Amino acid sequence: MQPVTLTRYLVEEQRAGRISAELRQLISVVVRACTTISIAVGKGALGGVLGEAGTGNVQGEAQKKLDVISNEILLEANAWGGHLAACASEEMDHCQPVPDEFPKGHFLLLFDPLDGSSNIDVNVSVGTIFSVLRCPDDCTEPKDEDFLQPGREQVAAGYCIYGPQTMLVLTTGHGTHAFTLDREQGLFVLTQRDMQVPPATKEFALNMSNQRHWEPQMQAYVGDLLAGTDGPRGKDFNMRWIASMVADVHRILTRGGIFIYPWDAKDASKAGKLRLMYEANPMGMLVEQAGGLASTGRERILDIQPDQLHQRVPVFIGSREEVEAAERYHAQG
Ligand code: AHM
Ligand code: MG
Repeated sequence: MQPVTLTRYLVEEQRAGRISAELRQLISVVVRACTTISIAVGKGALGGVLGEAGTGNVQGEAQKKLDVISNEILLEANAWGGHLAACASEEMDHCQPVPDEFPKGHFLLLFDPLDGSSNIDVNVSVGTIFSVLRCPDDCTEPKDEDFLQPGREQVAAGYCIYGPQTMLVLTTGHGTHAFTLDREQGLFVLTQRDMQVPPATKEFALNMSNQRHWEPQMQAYVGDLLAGTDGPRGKDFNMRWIASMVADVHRILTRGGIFIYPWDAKDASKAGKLRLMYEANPMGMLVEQAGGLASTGRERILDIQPDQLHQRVPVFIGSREEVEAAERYHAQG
């Protein structure tokens, strides 16, 4: 059988009436930009792309050169196609409307241009995460407020992981599908249709070094995971933590597990580390479309009404039964 390329997959989705031509074009452009980022990541020291950029982003985080390069690649690729009204990025203070010289489209694009950037210089997987929303009516001059829609309104979400293989994982609300980059041909090929997160798991992903800063409910939940067969959960758990959300979520989409970044008291003013609009919402949609769950521990992530573009949330995401177990601990007290 002929391999199904991303282009063919998108054309067939359009023919079936599941996506518009404009959304097809938008996804193609984003993925083309990701291919360019993948090439830059792959060059590493040879391309002079490693190390610090010497700048900070709106959240006060130091930017790596590749954070800045990836952001520019995505902005430039998406400026002129006519399918977008504006972009918002984890690396920019405010949204950036499509320049006036180009026609405006009906969608809003959000992205974390290079997630897991602490891993760039040590040659561990990183990725690009993206989310697509409709531009509200009369969105001729898009503003930050136009992006403040709950995650359930996303029309598409995905990530590209730059690892041993470069892969795209995509949903347009009809399942979650994985494509692998054929590097010789420069084409993404469908390699897994309808990914399914196993409902139960014995594996958790969590930065344990923050343990002493967690709230009591989180302490109790993880205490019982660590107690293994001797504790109330009655099974031994294994742990993985890559510190690249894309890589940890990719493992969970492939073989199950729970990814957790809870609230902690290190900086009590922040609701969590991860960003709702660029990380939690797109990953939440991808995992839900694969039969998993995405929660703050107390509510469904995709139901949160955002009030800020760079808002943070606690994240519990992955195998359905394990996310429900974590929620039971958080419902107490
Ligand atoms: P980034 O978007 O600045 O790279 O930060 C997000 C990353 C996630 O990919 C990862 O899960 C987490 O931060 C790791 O945090 P920590 O270093 O606290 O373990
Ligand atoms: Mg990130």
